[in-house]
Amino acid sequence: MELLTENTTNGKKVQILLEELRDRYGTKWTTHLIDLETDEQKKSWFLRLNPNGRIPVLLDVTDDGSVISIFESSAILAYLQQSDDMHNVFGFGDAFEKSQALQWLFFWHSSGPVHGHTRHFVKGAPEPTPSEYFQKAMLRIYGVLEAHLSGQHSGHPRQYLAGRGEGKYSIADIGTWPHVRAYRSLGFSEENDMRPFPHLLDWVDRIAARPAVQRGIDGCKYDSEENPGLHVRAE
Ligand SMILES: N[C@@H](CCC(=O)N[C@@H](CS)C(=O)NCC(=O)O)C(=O)O
Repeated sequence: MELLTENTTNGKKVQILLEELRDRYGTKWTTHLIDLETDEQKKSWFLRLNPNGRIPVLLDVTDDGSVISIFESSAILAYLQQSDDMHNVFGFGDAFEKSQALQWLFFWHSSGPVHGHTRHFVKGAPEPTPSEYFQKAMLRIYGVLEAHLSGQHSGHPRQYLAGRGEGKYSIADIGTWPHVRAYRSLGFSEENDMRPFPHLLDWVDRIAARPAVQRGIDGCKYDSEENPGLHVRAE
């Protein structure tokens, strides 16, 4: 395995698990330092591995000898725990405990960026208003999804976010779609702001066309007689 990284908060968490795995199992890996100051992470060779253009990225070799890349520090932690921690020393076998570990990992994965945003404003943001800063950040994120779906860096267009080839509809799409489809609520228009993202808009429509998705956004029907739902009440 090779870790493409830098000595930053997100790099450190992966480095720590790799060190733990080395102590416990003798896991071996090499490290390739990415020079963030010269934007090495925005070069095309790196964007092919991670269209988000950020470290850390883990490279691993599968059983059939092909090299795979994994990005997002929390996804790398989950991958390493599953692939290299066969005795669940740093994870859990029990489904509930496993889910608990993921809950807290996801909690911090979604909360961590607030740290970065806070620092941006505490240090005196160059953008005149916070909405300008966040709209710029959102358009960059749409650009990452567009590049991924269009195959801009990989040369392979795809229909869905995860899976080999053109991808397969999965929880990755389900977890992303409700936010992306709501771009108008962020002040973006299809005609202007979203014009650079045609593959992303096609993806929004493709998923919207699924009957289960339509039912899923059609309000909750917990109290109907056919579907009494699960009620948890504080007595
Ligand atoms: N959500 C990503 C965040 C990765 C990230 O923000 N990496 C920073 C260093 S800690 C980076 O590469 N910054 C350079 C850039 O944004 O161009 C993860 O958890 O891996």
